[in-house]
Amino acid sequence: MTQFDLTEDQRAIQEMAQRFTADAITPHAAEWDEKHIFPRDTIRAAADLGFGGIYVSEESGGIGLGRLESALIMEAMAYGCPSTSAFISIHNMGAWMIDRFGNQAVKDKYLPDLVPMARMASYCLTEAGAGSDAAALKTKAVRDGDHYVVTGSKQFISGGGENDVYVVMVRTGEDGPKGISCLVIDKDMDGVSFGAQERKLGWHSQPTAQVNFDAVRVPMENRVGAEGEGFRIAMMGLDGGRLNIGACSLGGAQRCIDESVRYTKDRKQFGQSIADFQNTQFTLADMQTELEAARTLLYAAAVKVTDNAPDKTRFAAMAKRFATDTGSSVVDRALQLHGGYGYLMDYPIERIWRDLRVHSILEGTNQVMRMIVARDMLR
Ligand code: FAD
Ligand code: 2MC
Repeated sequence: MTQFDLTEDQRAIQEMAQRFTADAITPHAAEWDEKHIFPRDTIRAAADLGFGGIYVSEESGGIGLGRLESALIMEAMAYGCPSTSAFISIHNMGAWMIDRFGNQAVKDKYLPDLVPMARMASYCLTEAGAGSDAAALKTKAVRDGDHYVVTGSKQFISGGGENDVYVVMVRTGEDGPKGISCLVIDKDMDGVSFGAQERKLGWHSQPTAQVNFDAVRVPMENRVGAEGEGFRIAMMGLDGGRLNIGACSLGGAQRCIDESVRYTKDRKQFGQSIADFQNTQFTLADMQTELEAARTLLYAAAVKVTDNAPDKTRFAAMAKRFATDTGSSVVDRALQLHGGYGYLMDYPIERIWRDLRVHSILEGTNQVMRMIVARDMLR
């Protein structure tokens, strides 16, 4: 990025993702939401453009781009469907962790199928008793010869039950973050099972379920990174994931602004377009101004994560908090500008309102984001 603008290459990637979204995502997103359809074929078509391994290295078959490019792609796809875009982000997080920290054997075993999304990956950190306090996780992995035997349960797993590959944080040692390791576990290994699909407010185009491990034997070579490194690897994955979730809020919110501009020009009350009321104009102006501020912070944070800057984690947390809160607030105002029609499923606003709500909760709640920022400030 030049200081305040995108490069030509970045614009080209953005335009490619926007075209793909307009053709393959936007026309179908309402139906996916209403009928709870998981659009596997569309997701695979996104992978044909390289979006299954956006920041996976080229040596491993990915397209080896940076985090700003990833944010641009996620933002563009979220313009059509935030839920589907976020699903692809989570897969990218898992694939990147394998590529960045895995041994050659685990990379060779998984990445050739993950990058084209012939197989899809979930990220498994949360447990029933370990949400915000992720380092309290209890899923246990005990060594037995050249295998780990894994027992425990992961809660709220995106892709749970549908995905083929689970990147799982497990306890191999002491209590706390230093006793955690990262293992890749296949759906079809003996002892893997799934809870019922969760019934959710939004994110209807993707599955969410509990993932259970009952004495699952996992080869040692499926460990990603050293024993005890799993928490750090999980957090580094989330530095990127949080940017992408923020970008999904930007894309969804921009769509709602564009819809609002169109709608308020068309809709007449008191003999004039509602866009002629100063309240409408000031509301639209604030929505776009606040979203641009969030976008600028998010892009800056993305460059820091690409550059491995010392303050990257703080910036990713600030950007996730600000972009997701701002996105939801913008969409809420868009709904108000649509009046009663905004509340109906005939317009995309209520869907995006529901989809964006969870972005302030997952990949670390926005309270946890404030904790990360303040800890770093006060260190
Ligand atoms: P809790 O940690 O119990 O938090 C409850 C409330 O307490 C929150 O408001 C929180 O901010 C607040 N709180 C907690 N601790 C503090 C503190 N120290 N200071 C101030 N406030 C605090 N997880 C995965 O691992 N993989 C996934 O793929 C995944 N997908 C998800 C998909 C969906 C649809 C949802 C809803 C969740 C998903 N999650 C996933 C889990 C998600 O990351 C957690 O829900 C989230 O981290 C919060 O944990 P919790 O729900 O246990 O809430
Ligand atoms: N990069 C590298 N290392 C990191 C890191 C990061 N971003 N964040 C923490 N670490 C290291 C940290 O440096 C420390 O190591 P050391 O002692 O060697 O310095 C170690 O990890 C432990 O960190 P903390 O001492 O900060 O751990 P603590 O338990 O106090 O709190 C907290 C960590 C609250 C920030 C973390 O538990 C957290 O992020 N919680 C939220 C959980 C979450 O985000 N879940 C998302 C699940 S995924 C999801 O929702 C999806 C939809 C996919």
